[in-house]
Amino acid sequence: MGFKKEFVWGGATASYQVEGAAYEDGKGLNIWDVFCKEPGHVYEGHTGDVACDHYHRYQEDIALMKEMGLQAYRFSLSWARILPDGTGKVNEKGLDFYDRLIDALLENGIEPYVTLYHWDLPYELHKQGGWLNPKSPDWFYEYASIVARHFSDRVKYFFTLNEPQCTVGLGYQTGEHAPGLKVGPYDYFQIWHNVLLAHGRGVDALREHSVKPVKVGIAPCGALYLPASEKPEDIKAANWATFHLMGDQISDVSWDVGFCMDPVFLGQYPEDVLQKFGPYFPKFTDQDMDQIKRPLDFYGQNMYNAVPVRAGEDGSPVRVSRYDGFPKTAIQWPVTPECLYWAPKFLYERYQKPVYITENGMSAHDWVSLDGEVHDPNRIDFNHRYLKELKKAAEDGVDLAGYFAWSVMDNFEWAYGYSERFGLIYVDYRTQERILKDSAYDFREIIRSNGENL
Ligand code: GBH
Repeated sequence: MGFKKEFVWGGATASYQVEGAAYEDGKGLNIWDVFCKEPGHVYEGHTGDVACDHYHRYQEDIALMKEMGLQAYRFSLSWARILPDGTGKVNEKGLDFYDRLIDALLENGIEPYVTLYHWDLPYELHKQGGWLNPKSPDWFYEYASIVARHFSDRVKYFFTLNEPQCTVGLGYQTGEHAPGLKVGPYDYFQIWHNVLLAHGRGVDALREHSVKPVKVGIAPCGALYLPASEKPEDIKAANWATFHLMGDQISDVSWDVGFCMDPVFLGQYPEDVLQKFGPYFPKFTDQDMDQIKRPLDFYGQNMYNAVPVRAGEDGSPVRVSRYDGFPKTAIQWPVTPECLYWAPKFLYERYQKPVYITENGMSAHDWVSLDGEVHDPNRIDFNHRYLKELKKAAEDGVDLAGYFAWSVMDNFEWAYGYSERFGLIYVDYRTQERILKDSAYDFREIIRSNGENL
């Protein structure tokens, strides 16, 4: 007994990372279009202008997804493609592209999972303050309503926001991501509040304007923790760390899963954050909290790694350092397969919703071998190690709904440009040639057996 029969196996991408066609068919500019053109932000000045040219090559990409046996494709919509100014006039050609994409997926038996927002805010909205503007939740509601009306006859599954932590933490606090700002603490918490309200308004828009019932969730990231041993006190410490503030910096708030998800699922900001940073919070009402906490159908979590902790003298979590030479991926992230066991367990216990792993995967130094193929044994090993742990969680009674590999194909890795390759499909950016990596064929076997071969 492993994964349930209906468990969904998919792959994920995001609009700005794969689409390209940045200036085509009436699309408006978004904050990444602008950010990439400013010197110093992105590795070697790379941009998403062309990216994987998925906008024109989606049919070929879907054929490859089918060959890989993917049952679902999680992708995001470019807000500025649909609403070039962010609100107001709809760009029909933008809707047309997603119609073609969705129809082609369905024709190939691949279920679309749509993310409304994966970081590419329309630049016109940025000029009005972006997520700092108190109207931003209304903007999001308008956009989500259009999406619901237009696509819900064919799309059943939606995510409101991808990793709001990165939107706020990297976009507005460290400035590593667009729009590249470093705001102070008052603006920081106002932005968080607006983003969370936008999530809730987005859920309402999807429910109110869909023509058929839809299932809705969110896909956050955040710092995850795992116990250094199976001792009950270590497990307790790791569970606690997952949902509480683990430091006294604002950047610690950014990655605190409890801070972002307690409002969404429990309708409250956590006490510890309020105690430490309360004076910086905007005034908020019970109504606000109710607007943020809208009933959801599932919990999505993007998961790449976790920090091991043990219980200190008083039971509180203490970070355990990694041994010298600890395994890591090309982007320097540690390899910690057990996060796919512990995090879903902790998340399911706390929020009581079916869990999707909405992203998981690794970057490697992939290249085309002399035989013309792309051999990525590390990624195969990574996938098996991680998925074995996820299977264990399923066997322990965690309600697991599905798993999306990040990513379907190599793509524009934000501030790293094209220097990191996370795909199951290799992309040669000079020619746009695609090659299924060994791991794609291996993933197909995992899917075929519903994880029985792990
Ligand atoms: C995801 O971001 C994105 O959704 C996707 O677009 C991207 O391409 C992909 O992953 C690969 O990067 O350990 O507390 O310091 C993941 C971004 C980076 C967010 C690491 C959490 C560390 C939190 N994650 N970050 S902490």
